[in-house]
Amino acid sequence: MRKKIVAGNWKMNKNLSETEVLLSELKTKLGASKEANIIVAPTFTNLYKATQDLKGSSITVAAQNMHQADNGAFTGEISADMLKNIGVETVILGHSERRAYFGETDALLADKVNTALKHGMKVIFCFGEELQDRKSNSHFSVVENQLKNVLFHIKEEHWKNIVLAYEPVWAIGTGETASPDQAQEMHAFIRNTIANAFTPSIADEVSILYGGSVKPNNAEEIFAKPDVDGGLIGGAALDASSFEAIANAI
Ligand code: G2H
Repeated sequence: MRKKIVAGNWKMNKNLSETEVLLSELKTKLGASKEANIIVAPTFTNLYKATQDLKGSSITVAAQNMHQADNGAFTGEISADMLKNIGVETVILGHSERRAYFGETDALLADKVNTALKHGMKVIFCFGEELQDRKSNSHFSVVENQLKNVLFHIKEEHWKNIVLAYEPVWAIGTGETASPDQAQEMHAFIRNTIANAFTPSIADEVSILYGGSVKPNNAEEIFAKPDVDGGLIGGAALDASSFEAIANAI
């Protein structure tokens, strides 16, 4: 049985005191959640605090990014070892905002994935097509190439540490959402692509999250689709009641 996951990507939001408040609310509301694995990804400066504040709950903490090198002269960067050392075992890689604003390419992301896996971390790998890809009906090949370029070289045994997050770029923070049928169609394609490149059982086991303007009022019908195993939530993860409602929709 693959895992159901609801993850909150807080992006560059919430200072320390705001983080403390949200964590405390989430711990009360979702700290004993059994239906889904609940993950929160605050900004780097608040990760350690999050790992401390969430002790005793089932909510785990993820980083939003990580550098590909083990250590060295990379001013401003954060390594896998630094994250693991403060109790952060999961990292989000490949978010479209990293690709668009910070020039992250598939080749770079393949390096980052390798480093995370080498350090025993779990990776939430984000990918998805842009609006023009969908308009030109090339969304399936774009997604297949992103998977191929970043993940097809990994060892079969490493798939247990991979979560996929399909996030169509045209639906991110825009209020536009893929319809439940559009999400299901792409998630089934992704699972089939993994089955062909690796094995049907790896494809069957990997959790595939949907991301892009998931809100309390649309989560239930998206999560009801058979190949949607949860969500990566941005804006609606910044409010405890909204995130709780989404988590409870699983
Ligand atoms: C997509 C998502 C979280 P939002 O970026 O990764 O954000 O739910 O605000 O579209």
